[in-house]
Amino acid sequence: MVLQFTQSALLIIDVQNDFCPPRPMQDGRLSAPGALAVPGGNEIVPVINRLSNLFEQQGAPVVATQDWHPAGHCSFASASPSAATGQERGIWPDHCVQGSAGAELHPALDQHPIRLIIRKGFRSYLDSYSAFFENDHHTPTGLEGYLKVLGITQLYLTGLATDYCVKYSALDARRLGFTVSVIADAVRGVDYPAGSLQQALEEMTAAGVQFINLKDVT
Ligand code: VGL
Ligand code: ZN
Repeated sequence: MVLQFTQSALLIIDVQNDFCPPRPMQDGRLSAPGALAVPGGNEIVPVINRLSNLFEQQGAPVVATQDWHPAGHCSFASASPSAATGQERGIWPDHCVQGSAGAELHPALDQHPIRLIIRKGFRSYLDSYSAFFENDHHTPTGLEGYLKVLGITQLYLTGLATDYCVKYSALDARRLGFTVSVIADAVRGVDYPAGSLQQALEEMTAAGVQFINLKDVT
């Protein structure tokens, strides 16, 4: 496969500390687990770094997103008494609180190629999984305009989590007319509730999303 970079952009979805399991730090100890750790979250970082440097060398834009919630956000179990059991869909442990260490991009993520960081989920009454629209499917983040003004038609998606923010971003991108490839070895899912990962793969496939691997790009 020959990749056409001139109209391509790389999206790095929510590669933040709170979505990653503990990892060894420089002193050999383990870092604190992320509040909403996605299994294998750390493993995708070197893959994404390879991709982002490649896109940057080719002059193609690299965009990252950051889940960026105010304290007391509507998606937090702590803010939703009815969801205290954690069974309700779309209710999560407190995570990615604005300005917290958990909200920071993963320390091993190479930020040098990243041209734009889109923050989402910052309205206390509205959650946002997609890089393009808040969960009302109406309020835009501005990313569509950024990409279209630059003449981008083809998107490559990486990051966390496959069955939430990656899926919502991929489906919105298809609806907006982009060609979309998810880089399978550069994403990981939460699979909560069980089965949501498989369902996400099916929904994305049905929407015309392609699945490729790092080796197909390099
Ligand atoms: C995400 C759940 C809550 C994600 C964000 O990045 O996939 N999932 N907030
Ligand atoms: Zn969130």
